[in-house]
Amino acid sequence: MNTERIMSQLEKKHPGELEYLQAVREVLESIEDIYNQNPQFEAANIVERLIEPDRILTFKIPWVDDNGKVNVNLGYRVQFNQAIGPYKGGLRFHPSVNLSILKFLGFEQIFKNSLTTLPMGGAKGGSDFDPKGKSNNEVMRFCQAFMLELWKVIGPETDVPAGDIGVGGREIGFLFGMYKRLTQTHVGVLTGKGTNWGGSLVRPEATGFGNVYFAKEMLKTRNLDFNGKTVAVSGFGNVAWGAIIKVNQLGGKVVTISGPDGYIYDPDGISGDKVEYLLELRASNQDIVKPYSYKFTNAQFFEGKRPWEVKCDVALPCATQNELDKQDALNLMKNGCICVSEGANMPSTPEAIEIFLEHKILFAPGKAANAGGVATSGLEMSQNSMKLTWSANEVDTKLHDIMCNIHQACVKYGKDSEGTVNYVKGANIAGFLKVANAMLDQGVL
Ligand code: NDP
Ligand code: 2IT
Repeated sequence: MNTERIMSQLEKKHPGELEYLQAVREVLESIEDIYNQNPQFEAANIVERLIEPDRILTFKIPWVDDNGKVNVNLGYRVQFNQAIGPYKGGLRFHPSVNLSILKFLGFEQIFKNSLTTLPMGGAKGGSDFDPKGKSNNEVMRFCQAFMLELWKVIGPETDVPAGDIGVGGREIGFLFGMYKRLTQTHVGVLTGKGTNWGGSLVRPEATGFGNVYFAKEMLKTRNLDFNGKTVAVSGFGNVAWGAIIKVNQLGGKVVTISGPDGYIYDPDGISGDKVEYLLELRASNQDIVKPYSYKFTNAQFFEGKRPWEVKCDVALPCATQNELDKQDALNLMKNGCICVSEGANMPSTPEAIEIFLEHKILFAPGKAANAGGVATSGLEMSQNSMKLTWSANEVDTKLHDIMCNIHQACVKYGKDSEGTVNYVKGANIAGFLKVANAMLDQGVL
């Protein structure tokens, strides 16, 4: 396998799909050596079979808003790889959603799901629908219209969607209701469900908790912990919320959150009531963080800026892809940051990652560090299959163990001869090997 040759073919086939091409390149560069040391992979042309999705469903979603206007959005489900389990991955509702973004997310999901050690294949879906400013009824009608197409290709043993940006508990409820109505079944076809109708305890917190558990393991390799550390977080959604709670529990101090309008710097730390207020801010459906600085007057709002210019020990990017670039990485290094753990998917640009690796800081890519969300989705699937409910403590303990195991797998495949761990390489190789070997076992499909 030759990464440059494959990438130039892929660029010709899918011109302009920048996020997808970025995600594929990163994985191929990491696995090239191990791939070429194992001729059985090349003999079965695993790489070309892995980088294209099994299939993509595209559909239109007509729906009526509160003013009686008929709107049309686009919907997608990218079913990428089913080698180790049913397709699994979230749904994103955001105006920026396009095929490139969903293909990058679906591709990343293959390796992330493999790392969890649970039997889940990779998929992603969503729509360019913008939930911002929509009424509850509009969101409901849109979700119902979306499911009217999606239900044909999903099922508890075929493809199990969940949330992502713009899709939380409310949307999962509306989507599930429509699936149930269409199929007359009450099955675990979605994860992130309400806890009184099949959802797992700790699923809402799981991505953020898992991210901090992973960072804790990384810090441990250098005899460090969260106690007394200053932490910069971006975003103020589901993942940021869970991460902030866990950092506080471990004795760290979170000093930033961000939204598309800018970031908040709160030198007193974001904890207690302030975390509750984050939920209120989200529920306001406006998606701006500025009001935080009206309520907590010691906090400052920096319009149009990102939090990476603040002095911190640990950075947790939890908003969206490519939100941390080379200059941001240089700022973090200048200010003494020692650990970056990605809560979002692909938040750091390739140039930023290069800076982190050069400086040999503790850097964890999203496919390892944010795998706690989908891992807990996997635990929800197990509970649904067994028709049992585990306690919060049981789920959290399993989540913690899974994150520790992912950390170990990254160390196993990412440690160089000097003892430095390249978590990007480790995560990509560990995730890839399991899927590639399953594909070999199952023949050319
Ligand atoms: P949420 O919708 O709860 O929150 C994300 C919000 O961040 C969006 O509403 C978006 O606002 C905002 N945002 C977008 N761009 C920026 C920016 N540049 N700076 C600050 N905020 C921004 O989504 P999640 O918390 O669920 O997802 C966040 C990230 O985590 C995504 O990358 C997602 O793929 C990833 N992730 C999520 C998991 C989950 O279980 N939910 C699991 C693993 C990963 P706006 O709409 O105004 O642009
Ligand atoms: O990116 C992700 O891992 C998610 N949005 C969660 C997917 C899931 O199926 O729980």
